[in-house]
Amino acid sequence: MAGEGDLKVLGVWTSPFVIRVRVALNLKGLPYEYVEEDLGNKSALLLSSNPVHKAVPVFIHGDRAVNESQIIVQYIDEVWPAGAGGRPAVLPSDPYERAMARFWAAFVDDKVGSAWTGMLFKCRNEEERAEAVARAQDALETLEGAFKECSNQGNKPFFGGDGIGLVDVVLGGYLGWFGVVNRIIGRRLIDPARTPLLAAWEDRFRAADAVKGVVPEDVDRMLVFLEKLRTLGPYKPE
Ligand SMILES: N[C@@H](CCC(=O)N[C@@H](CS)C(=O)NCC(=O)O)C(=O)O
Repeated sequence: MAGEGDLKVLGVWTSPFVIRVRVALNLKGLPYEYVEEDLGNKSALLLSSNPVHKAVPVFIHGDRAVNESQIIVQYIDEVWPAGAGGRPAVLPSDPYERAMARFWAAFVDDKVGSAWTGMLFKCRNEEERAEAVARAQDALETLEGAFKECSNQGNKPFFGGDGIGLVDVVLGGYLGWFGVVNRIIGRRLIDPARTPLLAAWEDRFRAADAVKGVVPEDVDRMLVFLEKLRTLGPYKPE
C-alpha cells in the first residue's frame, strides 16, 4: 500500500464534493497535494483517473484513484482509522449509527444537492430560484430534526457528535455556495428562525480548524466563478 506521502486531490476550489474530501483529509491530519482543475479543459490525469464521470474530486492514493466524494471520504476513514496517531473517526463505529450517518449524507446530496443546482445553475428566472430556495429550506428543516437526534437535542456540536463526521462534511461542503445564495436572496438560507440548531452548526463548522481556508468565503470571487460555470455543459440553465 502507498504511504501517506502519495496523496493527491484533483479538484475545483468551489466544489462541495471536493471540499468535503479536503476537510476529511485535514481532520485526519494527512498532508496531500491539491491540483486545481479547469472543468472547461480537463487534464489528462483527470480523464484517465475518472473515465466514467470525468468529474472532480478524484483522490489519488499512490498509483490508484478513488472517485465519488462520499466514497472517497469513507475510503479515507477506513485506510486511516480512528485512534492511529490520535486521528478522529469520520464514521461512527456502531453499525446502526454508521447506517444512519450514510442515510443522512445520502439525503443531503439528494435533496440539498438538487436544490443547490436549482438555486444557482438551473433556474431561468427569480420565480424558479425562489422555488429551489423553498425546496432547500424544506430539506434543511428535515435536517434540523436529524441534527436534534444526532446531537442529543443539540447538546453536541456536530452531526458526528463531539467531532465532525460524515454528515457534517457532506453538508458543510455546500456552505461556500450558501454564502452566494445568502447574498442573492438577501437573507440567510440556513435561517436562524426556522432552523436554529443548524444555523449554530453552520457557524461552528465554518470556524473549525479543518475547515478554515477550504470552505470559500469570498462571495464576490464565487459570483465570478458562477458565471463561468453557467456556460459549461452540466451547469447550463435548461
Ligand atoms: N457525485 C459526484 C459529483 C461530482 C461533481 O459533480 N463534480 C463536478 C464539480 S462540482 C464536476 O466535476 N463536474 C464535471 C463537469 O463539469 O464536467 C461526487 O460526489 O463526487
